Amino acid sequence: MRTQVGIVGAGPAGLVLAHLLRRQGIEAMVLESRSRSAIEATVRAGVLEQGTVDLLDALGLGGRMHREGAEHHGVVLRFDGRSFRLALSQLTGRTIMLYAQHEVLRDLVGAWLATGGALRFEAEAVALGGLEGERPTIRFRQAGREEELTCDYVAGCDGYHGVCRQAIPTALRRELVRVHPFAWFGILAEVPRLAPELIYALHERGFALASTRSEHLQRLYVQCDPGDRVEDWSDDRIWSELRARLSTRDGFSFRDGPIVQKDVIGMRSFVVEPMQCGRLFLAGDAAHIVPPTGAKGLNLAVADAWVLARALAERYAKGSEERLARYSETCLRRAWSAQRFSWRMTSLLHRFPEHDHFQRRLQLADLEEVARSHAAALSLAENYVGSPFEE
Ligand code: RFL
Ligand code: PHB
Repeated sequence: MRTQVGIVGAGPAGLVLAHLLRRQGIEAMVLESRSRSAIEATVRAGVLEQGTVDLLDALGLGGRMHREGAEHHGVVLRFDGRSFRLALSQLTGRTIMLYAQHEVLRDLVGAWLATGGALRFEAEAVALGGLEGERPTIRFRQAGREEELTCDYVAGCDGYHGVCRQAIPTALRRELVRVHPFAWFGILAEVPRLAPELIYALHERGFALASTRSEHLQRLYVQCDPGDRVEDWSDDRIWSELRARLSTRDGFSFRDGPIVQKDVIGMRSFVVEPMQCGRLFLAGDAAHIVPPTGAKGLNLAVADAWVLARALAERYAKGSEERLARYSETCLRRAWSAQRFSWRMTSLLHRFPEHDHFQRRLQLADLEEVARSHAAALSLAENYVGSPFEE
């Protein structure tokens, strides 16, 4: 079995890359360890940067997103019982789109298969070979059988727990990690929108976030202990924490209702350097993880795919490997910028177990500066909406 670019992983990075390559006339095959129904049902990200939206539009895949998603022009920061609206579009001229990651995946998979794209589900990559030569291979297991895909290049888009990163010899890679002393408890609730825009709240009891999936389905998070299990959080406890943490001095209120999903989400910051080795290129969560507070992970994955597709297009059209050689350097610039911003949003909005009253007052002063200073608000807004996908 042979293709030009072998892609491991049908997440946002792998599928966007596959579509971008095809637009350049480059053949790709995607191997995905899970089933189609599993990837199309896993609840993850919700915020798309305008750069991601524009790219999906350019691929002709934005139709349902514009019909069913919601464009937002601002987000609310809530602290000390007050609300400050970060006016994203007024400050930056850019907006964000609320559209669930699994809906993006449904659109990407549907269009890829409908046009004859090669994609194997329940096909798990187990080993990469020949990365330093001209014909690297991906060994994968499907339905109990092992097969081999030979390609010109391998794109490791297999997420944080994938195998591709491990194919870079340990002497040649550096992994930089921070594990945060808290987690998020996430729910999906069948209730009306709590507010017209997302609310990021800091409260004495910890962080809370009110996001949305539709008029009738809301995605809500509260900071929790990393050791917490789903069973530790009854519906009553969840609603009462949300009420406390989202409360305002002027009596913000909302309706509760059925909770249809609960999960605990660990918080990690991680980068591998470099993101390439021989003919292997890592993209997305395989190369970097950010805490979800900045809503950057999916957008970074798409940005990597864009950079890689452009470099491969240049290689196939002109024979030049110049852009490919700079792939890691190009992506790491954006990844570290997102890493810094996600760190800032996380530090600004969470309760840290080790903080004393002094540090909590500093945190509030920092938030107050965002509310008072145009420059501080602009900096936060620019980072939140993200920059266009350019070098
Ligand atoms: P993915 O999505 O993890 O996809 C990797 C795919 O590879 C498959 N795989 C393999 N396939 C074949 N062989 C193997 N050996 C394989 N090993 C793994 C996996 O089954 C999977 O299908 O990585 P990708 O494409 O890099 O995309 C990254 C994003 O999924 C991730 O960064 C975001 O979900 C992060 N994130 C958010 N990002 C945003 O931009 N905006 C948000 O609002 C946002 N909110 C979030 C988030 C992540 C969250 N969680 C659950 C961590 C909210 C949450 C709660
Ligand atoms: C979500 O809607 O799931 C979401 C929104 C904003 C974030 C993280 C997750 O920062």
